[in-house]
Amino acid sequence: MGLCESAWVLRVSSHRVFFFWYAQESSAGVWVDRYLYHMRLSDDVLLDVMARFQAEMVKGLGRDTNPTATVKMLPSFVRSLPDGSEKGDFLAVDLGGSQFRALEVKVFNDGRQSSQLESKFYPTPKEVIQGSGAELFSYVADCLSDFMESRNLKHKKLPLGFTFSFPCKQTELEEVRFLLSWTKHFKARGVQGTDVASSLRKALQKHKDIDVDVLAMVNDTVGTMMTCGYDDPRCEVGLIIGTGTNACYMEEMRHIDLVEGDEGRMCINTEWGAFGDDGALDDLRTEFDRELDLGSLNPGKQLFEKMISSLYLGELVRLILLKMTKEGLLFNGKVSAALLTKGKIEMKHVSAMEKYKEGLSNTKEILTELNLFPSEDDCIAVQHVCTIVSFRSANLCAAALAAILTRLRENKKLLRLRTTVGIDGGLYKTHPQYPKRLHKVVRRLVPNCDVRFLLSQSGSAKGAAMVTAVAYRLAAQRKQIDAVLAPFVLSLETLRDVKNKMRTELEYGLKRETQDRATVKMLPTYVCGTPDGTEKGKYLALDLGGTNFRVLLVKIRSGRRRSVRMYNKIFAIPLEIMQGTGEELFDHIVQCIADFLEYMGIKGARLPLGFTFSFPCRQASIDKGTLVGWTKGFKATDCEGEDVVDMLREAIRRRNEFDLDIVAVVNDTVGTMMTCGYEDPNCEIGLIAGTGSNVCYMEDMKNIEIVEGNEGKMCINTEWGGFGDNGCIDNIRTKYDKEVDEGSLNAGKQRLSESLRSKVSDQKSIPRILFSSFSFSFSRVLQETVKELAPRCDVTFMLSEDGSGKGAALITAVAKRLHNIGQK
Ligand code: 0WK
Ligand code: BGC
Repeated sequence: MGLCESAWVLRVSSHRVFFFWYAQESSAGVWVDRYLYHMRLSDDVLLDVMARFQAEMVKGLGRDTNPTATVKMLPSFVRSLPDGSEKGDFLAVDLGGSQFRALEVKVFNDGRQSSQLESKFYPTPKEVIQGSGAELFSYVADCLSDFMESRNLKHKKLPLGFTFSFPCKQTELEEVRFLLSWTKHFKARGVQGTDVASSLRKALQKHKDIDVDVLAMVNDTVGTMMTCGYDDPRCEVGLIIGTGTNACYMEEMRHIDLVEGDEGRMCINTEWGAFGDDGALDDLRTEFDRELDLGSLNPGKQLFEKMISSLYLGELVRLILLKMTKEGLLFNGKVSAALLTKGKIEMKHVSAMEKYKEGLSNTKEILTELNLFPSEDDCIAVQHVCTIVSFRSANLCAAALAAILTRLRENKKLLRLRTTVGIDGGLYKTHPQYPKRLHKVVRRLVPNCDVRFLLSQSGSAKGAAMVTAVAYRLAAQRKQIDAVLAPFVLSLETLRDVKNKMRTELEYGLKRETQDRATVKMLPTYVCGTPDGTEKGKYLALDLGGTNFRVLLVKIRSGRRRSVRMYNKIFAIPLEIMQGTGEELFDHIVQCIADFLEYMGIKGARLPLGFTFSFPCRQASIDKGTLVGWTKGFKATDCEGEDVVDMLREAIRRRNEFDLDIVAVVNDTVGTMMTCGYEDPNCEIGLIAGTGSNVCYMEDMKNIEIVEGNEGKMCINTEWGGFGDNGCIDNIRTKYDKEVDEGSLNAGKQRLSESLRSKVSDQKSIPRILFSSFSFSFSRVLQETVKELAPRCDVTFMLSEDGSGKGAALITAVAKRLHNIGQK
């Protein structure tokens, strides 16, 4: 079915039409059809190829599956189509297709999407593209220098967009690009796995008379999509059918596991040429495909490309004709030396033989040049071979493209997709029938997609210039961003200085004579022991001070069945309660406890309770805590200077509905240390980096001067949030920190905690781009910096899965255990 050419319709008068019908029905046509049966792909087979390719795309997008995927789905970091704001003069280099050229691209922001291109072609001699990598890049640099000379541009500092049409892994638009593998007719040594962008930069630096900034590197598919996108904003697919073949398209960020962020879209370079390199298409590959691959520069690689692109179709035809001739089916079985020569039949020959009018005479001429002395039937048969080979190419291309179009439609949750595909490439541009065949098959495979095929008029270089313009804009923006953020970048030396100042403040807080004016309060917690596994029983725990207020029931088992099970309910603390009266706040807390006890059906039980109260409290004992000062947006009145345990007991009494045995009040850092200590007895520090920030640790009693006794250890709640309130770190405080502090509820207080938080919360003053990377890299930076500043400390960071509520219950259990021992 696939091969029908609808010759009937067009021109009834000339014998050509008759010839085609005849070829189809002629004996030559029939035996060739049979001979190449496996190359004629039905729509069912194409739909199956489409489904296989869709599965490969998903594999390539997945973080875990990408390493083994053949279709690499490479993020291009191009996140948007040109928006018309691009402007300026750019240089562009276009390497990887059949022609290597250097260009000057002028983009005018005149609202008419106008641009001007000047270019010069340069040969790509075999010894250069298959020589050493260094020679290749210095050749590119020489050509660019020659071009700039010819255009009198040597005096200008110009940004360069580099179209490099090979599979490259990259990290950001203007950052490194690792060449994954050469394809097509390129095979320069020492380049694979290296950063191509820096190789080009190095080669250009040798030219002291030119000043070029390699700002963006794109694949030719991406360049083509951007070029066409400049004229048609619907263009979201870039397709190359040339020496090689490939496609890119705009994918949803949420589907791209390899890049941080879920918002918006990014252009994915599919590198579909490698489809089937894992054997996925072996049922469709013929002996001729296998033979061609064995004779290629990269056997076993780019198998899909080798069934489609112009570098290979001519050779496929040669291998088929050679076998037919050896079997006596053509040219009376006389094989010529030319027919035995690899690469003797090229794409231009195939296209010429398939021309409507002069196809037959071209065929005769070409076969004669190959010393084959063809009969008319031979010519017809050879033409038919060409048609079958190029038709299969268009069919396979259509199947993969249809898979991409279907994905776009599904990503947008549309019943019908209307889109534009930007195309370039010699095969598509020069083969007489190719575009029509491709369009027709695509429309048959995806009838619910209205596809406009837009041929790129100026090649991918204009697109590369667009991407460069975006990179230029981003680079300029990045410079501004970096300038704004420079004060936030603290050198190791500055961090060491902060560390030493913190050390001084810690000791300040521990000493009796300086404790009362210390900014780092170093508050004793009366937690002296960690769980020893004998704890057991049911405990209530409250967790107030983080993002949410939680009430928990904690069941602790000891011995062989040692375990901790928790049931909890999260309650909101409305702003008017956080900033109302103390009585209202504690009544609200007791209301939540009542709801929880009701919900758990344990209203009558007088359970021991641990109260995680994550604000600075001066404690006189485990169950006494006087609030030093509110932080983190809390401002309830009549609380500062009050014992919060008493206030809770008062509120319970006021409610007169149930009674609880409040055994301990703990800071969330202490609860966290205890929670992790239950799993790892080495845990002796608790760190909170959340709404607020604070740390506690086990200090030797002999160093805690305000508490009697020198034996053993006690946990100290440092309340390091106050560090710097005396101005000792003003040298690193930025105007943004000051702005946040002035706008906070407790200006001048909690400078460290606020500045840590401000870096997270007040995004308005910090550009968005930083935020996204900030979140990903917080714990990593913390751990790496600790390693640098305390190299002799081997620190394990253990994330507390259960929060500090569990810790509060454990502390209550330990306190109860110690209390019971004391009673005996
Ligand atoms: C023209 C584009 C270039 C791309 C080429 C592909 O400007 O970037 O590589 O098309 O077609 P080919 O020259 O391989 O036929
Ligand atoms: C390369 C692609 C390129 C395509 C078209 C393939 O061989 O792997 O990166 O886009 O050729 O030039």
